Amino acid sequence: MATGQLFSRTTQALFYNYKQLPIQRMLDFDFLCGRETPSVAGIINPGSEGFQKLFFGQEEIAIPVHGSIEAACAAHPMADVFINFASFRSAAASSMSALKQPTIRVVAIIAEGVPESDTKHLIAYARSNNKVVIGPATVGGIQAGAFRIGDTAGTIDNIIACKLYRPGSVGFVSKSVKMIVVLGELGGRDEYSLVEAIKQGEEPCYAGVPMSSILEQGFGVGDIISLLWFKRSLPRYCTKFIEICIMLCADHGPCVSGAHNTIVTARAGKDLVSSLVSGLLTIGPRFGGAIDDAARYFKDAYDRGLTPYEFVESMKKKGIRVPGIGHRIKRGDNRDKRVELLQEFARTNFPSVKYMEYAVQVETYTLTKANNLVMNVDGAIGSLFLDLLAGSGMFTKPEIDEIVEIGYLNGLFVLARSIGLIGHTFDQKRLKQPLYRHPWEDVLYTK
Ligand code: Q5B
Repeated sequence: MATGQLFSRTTQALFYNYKQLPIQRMLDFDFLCGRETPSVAGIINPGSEGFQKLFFGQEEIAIPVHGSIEAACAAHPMADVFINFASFRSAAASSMSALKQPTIRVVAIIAEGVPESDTKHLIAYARSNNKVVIGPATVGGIQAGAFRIGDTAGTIDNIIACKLYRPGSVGFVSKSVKMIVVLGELGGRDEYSLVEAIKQGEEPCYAGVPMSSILEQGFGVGDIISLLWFKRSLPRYCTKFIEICIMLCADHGPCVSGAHNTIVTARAGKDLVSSLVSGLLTIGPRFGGAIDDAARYFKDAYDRGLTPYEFVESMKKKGIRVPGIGHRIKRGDNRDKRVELLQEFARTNFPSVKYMEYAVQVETYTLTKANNLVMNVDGAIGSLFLDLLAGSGMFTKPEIDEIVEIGYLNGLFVLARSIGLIGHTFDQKRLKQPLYRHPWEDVLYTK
């Protein structure tokens, strides 16, 4: 027998409590495997002795019946497996008696409902005596082509179909890294739920949500971003806000930095991806990529209780422009409509807009300095996303700090503006625009 292998083709068992069917099934399995000796050496039926007639293939055999465990073990010293079909009331006591027999190496206990304390006692005794307990509440165990306990593996047809009558290349005891094995009642509903589970495993998921549920539940891009970026489903007003950010930032005309680069690249005859990335590469602290810094600075200033005056002036002392404030063409008397729309949505739908209101107070102060120092779209998204994170109840404080520190929010602008930049690329190709050359008059020559 190989190391760690419990049974072989010569293993013999003592069967406790006379149960004709499981014993006959063991003998049928033996015959199918081509064993020379029956795997049941003797039957223990307390209080009665004699022989029990059973079939070993075509041949009728008589298996000895003993009145006690001790007598059976003495009569069959080579039988080292004890298969216990006693009820839960007597299973523990009879199993302990069997474990105490020097000839018994393995005890399989079929009964359900054996008290946990008795089970622990049996296991502890077996361990300290270098013996093995299978069960309680087990269907048994099987060694392909060698030995079967009771009803394990079901009907003979099933055993033939699964080729359990001969040794195979995979053995399973209780755990495996190669497969998940489920041991369950035959004929129940578990098999059907397993089929369903396997089908869902087969289906691609976003953060554990299968594609079919994403479609069935009518998820939108905001939901997908929630799942893939934040690893959770967010409430509808949050996902709607994300979608509004994407829609409003998708494009801002051909003159902005990103679109300009994309257009120049497309007109140089470059492909879609090159044109797109050349535009995306302009996204940064001045253009579109100030959202994360706006969130960082507004959060820090608000959480520290700085007044807008203290905040703006401290930034000025450090020589840092307030992220989220200022625009090339928007003014105090010509506000950015996108900012107004985002604020309107949040005021109606968010439980709290404290960070955004703080940013508005900052803007009120910066507008006293210069008319172009309005809250821009980066500032609106940065401050409102802080409100989303803090007010939705979906994020812990450390999670919010991590999101702000890592910097997730510029991703919204990158994602959104990709839509517009791709459009600009197609426009140039469709209009068959020639190579771009910048007008001389824009260039300033100095000595
Ligand atoms: N000053 C955006 O500047 C811009 C100040 C400031 C304190 C400020 C500038 C800025 C912070 C970064 C930011 C996102 C570069 C903008 C976007 C998407 C877009 C784009 C589009 C789209 C504009 C004049 C005077 C100077 C400066 C002072 C300026 N900003 N002081 N805090 N934030 N903002 N970026 O007009 O005393 O004369 O030296 O860096 O939030 O990118 O549509 O185009 O959708 O595509 O070039 O909307 O504000 O002004 O540089 O001539 O400065 O104002 O220190 O003072 P400008 P400058 P002084 S949204």
